[in-house]
Order: sequence, then C-alpha cells, then structure tokens
Amino acid sequence: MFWDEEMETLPRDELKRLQVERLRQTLVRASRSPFYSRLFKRIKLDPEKVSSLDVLKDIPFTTKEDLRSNAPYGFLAVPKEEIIRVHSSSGTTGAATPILYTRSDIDRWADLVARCMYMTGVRKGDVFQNTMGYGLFTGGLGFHYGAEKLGVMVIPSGPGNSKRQIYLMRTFGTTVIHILPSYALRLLSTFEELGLDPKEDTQLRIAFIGAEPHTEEMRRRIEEAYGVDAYNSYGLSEMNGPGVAFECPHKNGMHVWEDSFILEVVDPETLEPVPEGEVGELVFTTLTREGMPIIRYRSRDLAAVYPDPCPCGRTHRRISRIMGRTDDMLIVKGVNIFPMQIEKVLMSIPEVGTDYQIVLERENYMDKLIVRVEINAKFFEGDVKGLERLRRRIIEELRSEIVVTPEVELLEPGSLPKAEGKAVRVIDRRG
Ligand code: DLL
Repeated sequence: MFWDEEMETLPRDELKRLQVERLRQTLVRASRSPFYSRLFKRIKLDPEKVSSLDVLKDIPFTTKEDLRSNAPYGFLAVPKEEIIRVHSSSGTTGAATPILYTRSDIDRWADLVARCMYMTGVRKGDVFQNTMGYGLFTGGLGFHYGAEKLGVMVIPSGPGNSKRQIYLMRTFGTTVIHILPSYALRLLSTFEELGLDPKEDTQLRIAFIGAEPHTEEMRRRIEEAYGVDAYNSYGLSEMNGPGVAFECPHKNGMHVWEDSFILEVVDPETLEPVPEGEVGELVFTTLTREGMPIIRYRSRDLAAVYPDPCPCGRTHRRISRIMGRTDDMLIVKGVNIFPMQIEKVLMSIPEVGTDYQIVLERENYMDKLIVRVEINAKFFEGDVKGLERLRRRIIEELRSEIVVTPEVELLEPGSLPKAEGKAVRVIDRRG
C-alpha cells in the first residue's frame, strides 16, 4: 500500500522536525545562488542558525517575476556542471521560466512520482501510457522517470494522434494512462468514430488527470466513460513538476508531500496566512532541491487545506482541488467568476459534449459573456425546438451559479479549436 511507508506515515511532530532540518539545509544551499545570497544579505538572515519554521515569515515571497528576471542562472545554487536537465513552466501567463535539476533532484522527483502512482494501486505488471508532452513540459518526462522507477512498462506516446493512442492502448493492453482531463474527454469522440467503447475495448483501470484545472463533474465523466478510477494530480514546474500533491484511493483531497515541500496558504491580497480549511493561495518551499532551491514561491493557485487526518494513514496534509488561479478570476459586469464554476455547470448537463470555451467581449462599454458549448452529436439531429430548450436551460443553470446571464452558443462536436497541450478555456477580447 505504501511506496515509502516510513516517510508517508511519519507522525506530524517528526515531520515538522524533518522540515526544520531540511529547511535549514535548503537555505544554506540557496544562499549560494546569486538571487538568494543578495536577498539573505539584505534581510540579514544567517541560514546556519535556522532552528524553526518561523524563520519563513521573515523571508519575502519569491514570484514568477523574480524567476523570470533572474533567468536562466540567477537561482542556480550549484556549479553549472552539476546540472543535468532543464525544464520550464508551460507559461500560461507570460514567458516560460527555466528550472534546473541535478542528478539527485531528478532521482528524488522520480521517487515522489513513483510514490504517487503506487499509492493509487499501480504495480509492476501494469502497462502505463503517458500521453503528456515530452520536452520542456514536466508532465511527460516527470511521469516517465517515476513510472520507470516503479518498474512498470512505459509507452511514451506523448500527446496527440488520437487514433494511434487508441491503437497503442489496445495493442499493448494499457492499464494506466496519464492524460490531460480535457484530452481524455476529447479522445472519446475518436473512440466513437472507430466504433469502440473504452470500457469494453481497452483494459484501462486507472487514469491520472492533472496539469490543468478541472471539476469533480469532469472527473466523474471520465471515470464513467472509461470505466477507470481517475486520480487528480497536481504539480508545478517550479516545484519539479507533477508529484507535489496527489489523491490517494479515498479521493478526498490531494496529499501534499510535506517531506519535500513546505506548504503555506495565504490570502492573496494581505499575504497573511488564512485559517486552515479556508481557500487561499498556495505557497511552496522546496526542501530537497539542490540545483535550484525556491523559497516561499507564490503559485497563484487557489485551494484549501483539509486539516483532518486521512483514513489512508498518510500524515501529509491534503489540499482541495484547485479552485482557480488568482490571475484567472474573471470580473464580468463587476461580478467575480471563476471558469471552474462554468465548467461545473456544463459538465453536469448530460447533453453537453466534451469541449467548451468562454469568450468575453465589450459592447457599448458593457461586458458580454459568451459561453460556447459543444453538444453531443445525438442531440443535434433535427429537433430545433429541443435545442432551443436546451440552450435556455444552460443559460438558466449558469445564471444561478454565476449570477451573470451569459449568452450561450450550442456547437456541433469538434467545432471548437483544439489545443495541443493544456486546454485554452477563456478568450478575453475586452482589451
Ligand atoms: O502542469 C505540472 C504537471 C504535469 C502537473 C502533469 C500534473 C500533471 P506547469 O506547466 O508549470 O506544471 O503548470 C503548473 O498548472 O500552477 C496550476 O495552475 C496548473 N495545474 C497543475 N496541476 C493541476 C491540477 C505542470 N491537478 C500549473 N488541477 C499550476 C488544477 C493544475 N490545476
């Protein structure tokens, strides 16, 4: 049941002691990087003297902007020849920032990913198909190394080419798949086109879905369509990539591996800690990274910590699914809306297909919210009145969730543009 039983079930007080020790080592290492050596001098921090986690509150946050303006080597804390790999963030907002890994960083990262996979029941003998992008994006190689460490057979299919994905799945008897949730839904139309049912015609039993926001409703759809257990997987390049937080079989939040990361949750406005259980911005500190330690990184991701112990026996605290990002909140006619609220409504309507898009425009100084929704093929046959009823129902359900009344356009399956990587859900043309 456990990949690393001692570490996964370490009593909280011991976990805390380990964190203090590792934080001290991390700060000592970080002080060898140009960025943190300047910062620690300025705030007069002597890393060798650190003996409690309280020191964190005296250290300023590190932001994406810091990483960007000190790229590529301003955060490097070891001689450059120790670095064996570079990845970068997918740069949903602004330019990508490079992350540098030593051999030990890669090993530890692989071990964390193996821990996550093992936790959900993946074992030697499983066949693992990795449809995430290989390359600078961490989703491909991050899981690849983790899966190899666990000892399963890996099919490094990478993204796209849906017919080939299904061919590989059926030829090799894939049992475990790593896939973007948006792509998991989209792939269903290729199954349909081929006259196949993923439940009957594949041996899939586990799916790892992550790297982009998605709702419980989306997970349920994926589980039902594929006949799998789908586990939410969270990570960010700045903290290695995948393997930061992951669901156990209880699927009641994602365990954050606190032997490797310190998690703080802060109010994005005041930057003060929020009470446990309340939603705030996740802030992470690396605890084992050598190449590029990062202290108090503001992730921009919003989630809550669940403080109660998990029946699985792991002592590492859990976080809720990601509710949104501080920078993806939409303000429409003065109302705050998160795209996930819209997804939740759409995915709970059976007639709604696999893809949607949110478009914002401004007309006569007024905001206009347009929700473009693909509808399942069978609802497109003939009945115009039925479609209009459906459209009105979607407007009504959205209005009661987000308060604003949107325009809704119903589209045929496959008509929205498809992203190669993470889904692009929002198009803001308000200028
Ligand atoms: O997306 C790492 C990853 C790869 C995670 C594969 C899981 C699976 P970045 O490209 O740096 O790294 O993007 C990180 O993606 O700050 C979140 O906003 C978002 N994100 C990642 N996982 C989830 C998730 C990878 N499970 C950014 N739910 C993060 C919601 C997620 N958002």
